[in-house]
Amino acid sequence: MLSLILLNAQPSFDPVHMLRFDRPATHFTESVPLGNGRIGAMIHGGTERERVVLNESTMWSGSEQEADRPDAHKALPEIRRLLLEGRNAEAQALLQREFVCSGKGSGFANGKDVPFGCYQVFGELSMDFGHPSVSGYRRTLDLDQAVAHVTYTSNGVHYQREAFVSSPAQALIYRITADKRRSVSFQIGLSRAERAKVLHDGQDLVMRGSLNSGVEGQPGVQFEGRIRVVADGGAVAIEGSTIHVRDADSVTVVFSAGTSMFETEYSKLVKERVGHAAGVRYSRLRSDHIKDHQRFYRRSELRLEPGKSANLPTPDRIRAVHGGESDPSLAALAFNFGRYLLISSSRPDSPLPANLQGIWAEELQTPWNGDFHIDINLQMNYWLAETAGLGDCTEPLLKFIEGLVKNGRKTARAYYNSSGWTAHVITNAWRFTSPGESAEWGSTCTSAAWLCHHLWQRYAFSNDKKTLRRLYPVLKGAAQFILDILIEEPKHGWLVTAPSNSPENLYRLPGSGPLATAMGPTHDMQLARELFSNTIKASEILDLDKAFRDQLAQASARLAPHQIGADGRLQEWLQPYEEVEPQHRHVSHLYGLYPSNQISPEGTPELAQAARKTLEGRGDGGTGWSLAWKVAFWARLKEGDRAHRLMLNFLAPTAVGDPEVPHRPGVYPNLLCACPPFQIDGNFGIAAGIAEMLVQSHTGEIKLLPALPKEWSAKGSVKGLRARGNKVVDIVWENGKVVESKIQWSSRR
Ligand code: FUC
Repeated sequence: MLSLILLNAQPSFDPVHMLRFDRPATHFTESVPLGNGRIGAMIHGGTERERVVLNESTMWSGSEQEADRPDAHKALPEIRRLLLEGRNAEAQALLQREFVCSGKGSGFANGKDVPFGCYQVFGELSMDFGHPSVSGYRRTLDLDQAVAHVTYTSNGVHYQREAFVSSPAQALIYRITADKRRSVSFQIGLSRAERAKVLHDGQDLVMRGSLNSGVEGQPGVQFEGRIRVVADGGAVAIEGSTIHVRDADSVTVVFSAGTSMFETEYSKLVKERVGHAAGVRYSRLRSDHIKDHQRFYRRSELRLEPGKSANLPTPDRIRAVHGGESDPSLAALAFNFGRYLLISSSRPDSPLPANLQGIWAEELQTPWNGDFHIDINLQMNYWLAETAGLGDCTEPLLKFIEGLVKNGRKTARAYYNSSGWTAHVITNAWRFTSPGESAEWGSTCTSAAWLCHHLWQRYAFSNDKKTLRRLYPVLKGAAQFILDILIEEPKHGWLVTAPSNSPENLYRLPGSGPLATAMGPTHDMQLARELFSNTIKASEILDLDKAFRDQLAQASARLAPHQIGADGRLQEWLQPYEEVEPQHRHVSHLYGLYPSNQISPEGTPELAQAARKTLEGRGDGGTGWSLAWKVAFWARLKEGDRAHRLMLNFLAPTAVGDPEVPHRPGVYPNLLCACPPFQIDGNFGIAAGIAEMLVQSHTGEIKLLPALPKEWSAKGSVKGLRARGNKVVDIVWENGKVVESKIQWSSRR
């Protein structure tokens, strides 16, 4: 009888830790994400048919390629001469001819079948339950346990299902129970829209295949997924590529997957993992998983007051808040959801960092190749890591950055004839570092410097010298590159980058169409200043490279400074160019305000005022990630109510294929961010922005509640936020005032 006792009774609903739905997902953007940093699963919760979209983070088409043009640097003097003479249109044309990558680049964001490749869905697991009409349906995602639940009654039988992706077991575990014996019957299948075969191997279903390398005759990444069904009572049989379960009391489905990208023995490993998980009691798999997840998740917590709509299903809750209802706890949920997603897509041992969709894609050709855009998006994915106490979850990013250096050195030499290393706007699992295929968006040359921000933050938050020592050569190489490529601009003798772009933004010059190519965009100068300063500090801490440090200090003093235009805004380019699209989504020249620390109301009041004007000009709209960035900007300007307004804009309901709801920037019913389409950066960015409203430490002191909005002021608490210098901060507030606070040394780095 024991097996009939429902192990998986639903925990009571907690509005800051749970997503809730009253019907199955009809679309991907209504399903809920599970993940262990490598295997991802989107649970739809269907009763007739359950659909689980499967991911594996190394499921990349494409292959390593030589995308540099080794002679590109020969065009550099001429490009620079043209820029120095103000002939930017000609410079950009020359860049397009000689200074983009060779080959097809990203395939203009359709790179699935070219060498750049793309991140792809692994496949789909389907379970045909055949319960068309049910009552009492409920579906939840418990962020604190990282477990998804589905419950309903069909034909008088109460069914409970629960699913999680376990890191200890390296497997998706999906359990189905019923309150009557012999009531669990269904068929299970595994599929993929292309390049896969499904067969059975003993009692398991196995799906195998290989992806397109983008090169004729060259094998691509090979993959394998395996399912085993463990039933309590009843019968299990395999027919063709389907497993049939009849009249069981309860069933546990185990799925694991792997690819050849970093693991030649992937097939053996998958088999072992499935075999091992299938041999462990379900209650044990579950408790091991929860314990492991909570090691990360319980490090911090935000609690804000629930409003009237807090207990509604998540999509209704989002709509209620958009309609003007007050529910501060929705912001706490967004913060906790961001942490949950980071833990689920980027564990210390993950093979790759979280991509544009984390590890939750449903397409073969993912939007923007599901790649690593490094002119904002990949970086935004990790903004919350340090402040939310998840600094160790940046390890896959740090490793990835270290892995870019080799190609980055080659690229630096080929295009700029320089030492050091760099990367441009896009990169992938194959460590692409060349400029993109279009000079208009693909030539920003300072992305390595931006990535290095994260290397330094790891140290700034943890004081961990050992890691700094490990990462120092990467910082140094990025600084060497910038040092080598700086040229003197003629008017003031300032040092500037050339050629470069202000990420993806365009300006107009009299007599020419929209242009991107420029010298010394403000963004580049901020990055150079920050990188030089961090490299200098690192070399002092590690007592290394005195001569190099002096060189950096000298160059730093000559970098083009911030400039405020006649209209009071911070200038985006060296010259006061007219923007083509004044409300452009990128606000790259405010990098100095956030995430960097070069502009602050107390340290540089005039620049802060100019940044404010810039934000007014850019407006309160934008793509999902752009809105999230603006929350952090306003938080740094200490304008909590404005940050809150932007956060509400970010939380606007959006949907795919719903005539009632427009598909626009905002959040889908499952709270995932819509750029649109789905792009996970905004989920991480909003959580980082919310943290920034509560604690800041970028100016050298710790500020509590620097941008608390009126809406949250009545009562709230946050614990476990991190401040630079290895500190943990807990705050309880009431009526906008701190009533209790604790700042402690952290025992964990
Ligand atoms: C940058 C943005 C786009 C999109 C893409 C993935 O290029 O400008 O809006 O987010 O990344």
